[in-house]
Amino acid sequence: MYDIQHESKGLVSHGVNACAGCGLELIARNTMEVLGENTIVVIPPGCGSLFSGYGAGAAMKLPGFQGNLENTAACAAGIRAALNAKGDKETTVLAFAGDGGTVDIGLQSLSGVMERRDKVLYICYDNEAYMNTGIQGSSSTPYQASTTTTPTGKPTERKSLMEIAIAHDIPYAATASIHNLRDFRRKVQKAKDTNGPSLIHIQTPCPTGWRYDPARSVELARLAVQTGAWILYEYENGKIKVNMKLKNLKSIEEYIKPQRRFRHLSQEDIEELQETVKKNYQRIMDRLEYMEGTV
Ligand SMILES: Cc1ncc(C[n+]2csc(CCOP(=O)(O)OP(=O)(O)O)c2C)c(N)n1
Ligand code: SF4
Ligand SMILES: [Mg+2]
Repeated sequence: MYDIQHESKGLVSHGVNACAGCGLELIARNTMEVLGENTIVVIPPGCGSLFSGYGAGAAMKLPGFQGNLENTAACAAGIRAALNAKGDKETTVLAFAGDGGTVDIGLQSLSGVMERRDKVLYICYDNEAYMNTGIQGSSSTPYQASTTTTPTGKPTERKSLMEIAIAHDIPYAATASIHNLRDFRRKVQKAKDTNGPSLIHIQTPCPTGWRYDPARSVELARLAVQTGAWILYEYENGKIKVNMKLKNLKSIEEYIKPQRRFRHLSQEDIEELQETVKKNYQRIMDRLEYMEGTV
């Protein structure tokens, strides 16, 4: 029988059964490549568990554990405590969860890790809905996106995971995008080297849930940043750094037109969405500048 494990060069096997064009696959491969073999992974239910696998079908060559959506961070903290008790400070403990498992269902246990200062690296891959169970809206689904639970568009804006992390004043937090994998890998390395909790929030284009041509995942990730719909910044030891400050935002239409989750919007709705994105971008920039002490 064909054995994918032997064909694989990296820590994630080829032939993973994610959908074609899935942004998550790029994230999983790059994360594991940076972290290396001395890593223990906690992945809750969701599309991420396509990588930790089912029974003998695991696609990662790393020890791992699948807990519940509620307790990813708590499981990771427990593994960290056990390693510490054995005197092992070197092994990386990675919690790798979706937006639903992070900003909704697992937020309480994540808050606990951040407050206790557990040395856990937490990556939230954000495909902006509960994708694995049929595209239900999460509190990270963007304003106006259609999901099976918000068929006429989500009426509220998304939660800001970064600002929640900043409120806990953890040593390192960053947003990232698959359109700049070098930047993402640098941030993963930084998070790994952090002595305490670290968090990376990476937008994860999902052709199935966002309903676009699977060839366009990286292009859409780039457009999200260029339109201000996704902002790249870091928070390190109390200081903010914006990785890409934009003089002019591209029109939001360029980003939403290829995605059928936004096709219900009228021209008037699009104009309103444009204003909302601009306002939110400015709000975050003002807050960052205030924290940087430049205003
Ligand atoms: C408490 C709880 N509620 C619901 C489920 C069912 N469930 C399994 S995976 C999943 C989707 C998780 O969404 P997200 O964390 O965003 O990951 P994604 O599927 O988008 O990768 C849900 C709702 C569950 N396992 N536990
Ligand atoms: S539903 Fe989306 S995130 Fe899940 S495997 Fe498919 S493309 Fe990837
Ligand atoms: Mg999700």
